[in-house]
Amino acid sequence: MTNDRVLTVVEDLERTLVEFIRKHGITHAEYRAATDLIIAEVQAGEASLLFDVFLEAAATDMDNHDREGTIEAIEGPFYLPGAPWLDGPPHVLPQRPDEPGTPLLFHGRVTTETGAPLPGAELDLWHADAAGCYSQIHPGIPDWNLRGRFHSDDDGRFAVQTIAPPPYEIPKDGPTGRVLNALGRHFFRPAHLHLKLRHEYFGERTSQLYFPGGEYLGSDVANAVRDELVMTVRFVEDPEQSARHGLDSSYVDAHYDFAFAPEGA
Ligand code: MBD
Ligand code: FE
Repeated sequence: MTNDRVLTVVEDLERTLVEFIRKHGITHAEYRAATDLIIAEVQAGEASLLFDVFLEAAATDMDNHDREGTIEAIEGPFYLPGAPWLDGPPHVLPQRPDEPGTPLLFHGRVTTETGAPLPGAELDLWHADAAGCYSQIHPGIPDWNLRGRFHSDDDGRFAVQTIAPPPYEIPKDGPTGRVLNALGRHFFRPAHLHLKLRHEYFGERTSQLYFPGGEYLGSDVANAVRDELVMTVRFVEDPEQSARHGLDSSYVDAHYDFAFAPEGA
């Protein structure tokens, strides 16, 4: 049975690529190099990485342009469903006893597009460790490290303690890295937190948040930074405030509020 949407977009993709081959005089060898690259991406577990770096932000922008409230962001290749529910509050993301990195207190509020609090919103948070590695993706990290789920409270507020991730560097020696190298581009994404939020009111939304003034904010290899996705951040060097959160060192305080409208509204 034909699918009208598939018919429209796949036939246009086909026309676009045939025209592209003619325009650039793509040779048979170049064509085969391209299919080999896709196969290498799949074999290296990097297929999503390649597409996410080059194209995901454009698709996300399409969804955002006719939506009310907080914009969405790219998911990237490393989301895993089924992260553990955290105890608390206070919520602490699963981490090793000696987890390297500056402590991060990430907090905010989930509301409707008109500012009504949304209690019981599910927040599903994942991010890289201080070495720029994700659990269950990169080796040698305990399962679910720096991945976890928790709910907003009666007032729609949430808070979770974790560590501040560094910029993420795409593997230089993988197929995606080889493409970036051939283009003369760098391999970095700015430091970021990934989130999925779920609530009956708005369904499921994907977010990704950045640190103001962070390195690569203006030159993200995935071109996915949007001003609206930058958190409000301050560095807290007050031992009294640290102690209030059970911390014995300075920490990063990051704030972000989500306001979502129902799907299709
Ligand atoms: C990431 O962590 C990421 O978010 C994207 C889009 C690409 C590679 C690694
Ligand atoms: Fe990421």
